[in-house]
Amino acid sequence: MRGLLRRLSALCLCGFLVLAALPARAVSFPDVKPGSWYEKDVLEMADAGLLTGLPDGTFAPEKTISWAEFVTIAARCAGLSPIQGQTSHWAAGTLEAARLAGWYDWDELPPTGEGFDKPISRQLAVKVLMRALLPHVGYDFNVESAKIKDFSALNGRYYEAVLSAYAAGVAQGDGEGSFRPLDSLSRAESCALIQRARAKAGSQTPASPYGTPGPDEYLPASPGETPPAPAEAIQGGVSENGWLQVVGTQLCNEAGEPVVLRGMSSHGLQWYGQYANAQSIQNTAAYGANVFRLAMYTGEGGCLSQPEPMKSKVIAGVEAAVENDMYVIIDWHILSDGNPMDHVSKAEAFFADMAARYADCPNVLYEICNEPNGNVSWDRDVKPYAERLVAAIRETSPQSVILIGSPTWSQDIHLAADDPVEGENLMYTLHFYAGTHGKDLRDRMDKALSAGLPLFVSEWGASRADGSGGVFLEESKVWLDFLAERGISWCNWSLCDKSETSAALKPGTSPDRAWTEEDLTESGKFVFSQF
Ligand code: DCB
Repeated sequence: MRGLLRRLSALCLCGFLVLAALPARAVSFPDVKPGSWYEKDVLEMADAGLLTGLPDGTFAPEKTISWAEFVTIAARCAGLSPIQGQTSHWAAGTLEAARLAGWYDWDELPPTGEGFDKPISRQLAVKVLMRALLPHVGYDFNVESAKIKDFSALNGRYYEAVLSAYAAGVAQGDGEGSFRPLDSLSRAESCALIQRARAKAGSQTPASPYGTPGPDEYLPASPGETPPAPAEAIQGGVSENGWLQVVGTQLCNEAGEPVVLRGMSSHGLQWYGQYANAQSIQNTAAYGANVFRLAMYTGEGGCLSQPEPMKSKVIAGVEAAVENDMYVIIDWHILSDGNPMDHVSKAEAFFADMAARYADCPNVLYEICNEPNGNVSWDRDVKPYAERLVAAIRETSPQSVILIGSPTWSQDIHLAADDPVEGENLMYTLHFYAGTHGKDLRDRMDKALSAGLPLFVSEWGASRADGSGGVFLEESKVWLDFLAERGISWCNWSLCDKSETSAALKPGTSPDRAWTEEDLTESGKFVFSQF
């Protein structure tokens, strides 16, 4: 490029005739004002062939940018070619290629086209751009989140994208220091954003895997605080262990011996329910799993919008687990609906029904709220919710194990440790993602255990907290060793074939036959070897 410029300027010196034959700028737009804050970015991108104006020759800098427009420009920047789209929309092929490349998910913009011309939100624009151009940028959560005045408005699903974009200098606050994650962007703003990412990408050497936590050897918080690991934790099925019980902080079998459950969690039953069938569950048992978790989403098209079909899936999943002599967790998977109190009556009715149905079934554990998050507090929301749900379940199921979540996606176990729920056979869930969470969270676990809080890792992933990135197998190994030393049970996210690194199965894997190593992803191979 620089060579070309030099040659061009040499040519210019050679004479007016040559110069006259070359336009000063390849592109110009009547509505891109000379001297405006966006002029340089827009014209540079137009010259580079990354964007075109509207059919009438204008650029419309103030106009809101759509999904189709934004992703098309990002794809040109990243050199991503269109493939066969699912509709006849002009950008369908590019959007399909971008979705399959993992720049965004199906539920964020379905390939059926109805959202293609809608505005893309700022959080999604940043996610697409970072995945397209800067997938390896790391960040310090505390440093970057402190830069964002309206950080509490940001959905955790976008932490990775937005915080890495701030770390890279790609995203910047508005005049007031806010990110306004759900607002739209103008075409001019998009150019500025994309130009910053291009500049950064140009100067970047391929870095360490995105989001890798720092050196991360486990050191106990202080010697002596760690509860003694169970000598010989048993790992059998239900016929061997019977009803579970909690003794101190340890999950034990009917005879009072320590037991550890290890297995897979389903993905959302509304999306990947086919992998919660008898054959798939049996396939995990064949690798040594003795528990399966049924993630029944509440929001996102889950049981709040289709209660009966979702309940049937849960019942079928429980039956499949029972057939395979496995323990099974019924998970009320709140996520986008972060406060469990929002639907407490529905939860009570659901769990009362389940507890009555499975009153005599030692296989079943109840997880009453997957991951409280957002504006939610332990004492105001989650604890009172848990008290109501424990009461509802205990009406017919006096001894089953009940798993209780906590704020910040079931990471705030210290709040529960300070103020636990009354009752027997209650455990608290701790969720982690190896690419995002490390020693701090493990230290928190040791503190909670020392305070007497029984813990169950009902969901963890070898990816980052958004379900993709990595995989982080070394970090995962540190985590699993830590859990094994403490006799803590776990389920891995997730048994599905979605193209995200946390998925255990390669895309297209059939749920209806036995699996071999060939069917497993990197994460799947690792996790299955740890049962
Ligand atoms: C949890 C959720 C789980 C979510 C995984 C990975 O969320 F319990 O539902 O799964 O962790 O993020 C993901 C799937 C995606 C799907 C998406 C939305 O893997 O395929 O598109 O759910 O349904 C967490 C956990 C921790 C944190 C944030 C989230 N965290 N989160 O620490 O910031 O935002 O979803």
